[in-house]
Amino acid sequence: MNSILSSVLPAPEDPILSVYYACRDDPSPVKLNLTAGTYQSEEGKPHVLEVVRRAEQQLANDLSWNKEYLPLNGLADFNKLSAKLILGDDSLAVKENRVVTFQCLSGTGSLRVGAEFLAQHHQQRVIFVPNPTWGNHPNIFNMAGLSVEHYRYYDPETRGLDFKGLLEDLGAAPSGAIVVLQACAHNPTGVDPTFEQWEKIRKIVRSKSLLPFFDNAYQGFASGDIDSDAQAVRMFVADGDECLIALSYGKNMGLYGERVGSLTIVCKSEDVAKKVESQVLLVVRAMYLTPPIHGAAIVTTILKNSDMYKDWTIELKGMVDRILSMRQELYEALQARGTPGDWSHIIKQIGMFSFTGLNEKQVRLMAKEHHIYMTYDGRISIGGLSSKTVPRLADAIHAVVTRIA
Ligand code: KET
Repeated sequence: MNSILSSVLPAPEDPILSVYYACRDDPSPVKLNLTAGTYQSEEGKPHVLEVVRRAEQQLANDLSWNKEYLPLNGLADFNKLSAKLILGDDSLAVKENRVVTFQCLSGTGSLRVGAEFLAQHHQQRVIFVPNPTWGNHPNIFNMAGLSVEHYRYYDPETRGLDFKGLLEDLGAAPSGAIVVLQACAHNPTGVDPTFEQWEKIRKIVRSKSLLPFFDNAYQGFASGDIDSDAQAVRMFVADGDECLIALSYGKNMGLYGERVGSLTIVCKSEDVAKKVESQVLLVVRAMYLTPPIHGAAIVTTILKNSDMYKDWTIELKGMVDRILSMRQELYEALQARGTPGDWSHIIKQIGMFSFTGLNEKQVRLMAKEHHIYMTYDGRISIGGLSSKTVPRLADAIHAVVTRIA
């Protein structure tokens, strides 16, 4: 039969989701999925926050609640509270009415809406992302019509920040270029700049008139504290200049599948903010008309109520503390086995991931012989580990490192 669509070529696989699916299809009862950045319970099960369950219950009991269309920019309270979460309680930019926030489809949708807007209205189409970065960044920005380049970020030798390279590359970027900065808990490296380094980054960004686009997908996951994890962004906003911020509630509220996040754009003046808002709404209208209601209602319920907010921060800290103890246990298990190499980066790195340093061959062997799955760059999601699975992971790392250099 003749197919009109027969000339379509197969697309390359998503590097994160393809290993995720390979794990799903592995029949082994002892398989371990450390691929995607999702937090699992100590029992290795998907984890729904208590406070999220409570908020859902409250919504279900509220008969005044309905399912009408939201406005194009989403729930008004959600937007106000999301701007407050990232910019702080007494942000001058908010008081001066030069901040606009749009409820979008999680972090990815927020990045995409921002990218579409920039592709249409920003004079400079070049966007710099860190090397390495989250694998979907280049897709999102290329699809929107921006031209993606990399700035140096990670030094595999030191397993730390290549700060000199970073400053050199941003210093050489064309004026007006967009720069993607991961706000905290950098994915995949787990390496963040210090606050002094952030200040130097800010200076170079501003002196070159670069436009910062923050990807804030892990607020709370670096330090366990919502406000300290927002500090880098707030340093940029405090200088009065412009930036974009994509915020995700996927990880910090465990609302992965609800697809809830926000795009905040900080402008120089109220007048600019109004024009920007009108153009972003045009982008939104053509892409999906209005955002979904349920996830945003959950987030709003929690952020609005001081008791629930407090309970959320306690649960969030609990997740972060469990991740920290998994790092420690894994490090100690490798030490105890005398696994060749220095593994201290496992306890030094920040956030949900550890960039183990395992190479692709070793990663493939981990999957084939040990049924342990991670991304090919050697990244493991520490949130997917438990005290029960750490010894098995350490045994497997020990075995592959000893077998393949
Ligand atoms: N930014 C970063 C840095 C990021 O790691 C993710 C997700 C997102 C944005 C988007 O998340 P959203 O669910 O759209 O709010 N990262 C994980 C998910 C994946 O790629 O499958 C991950 O790296 O595992």
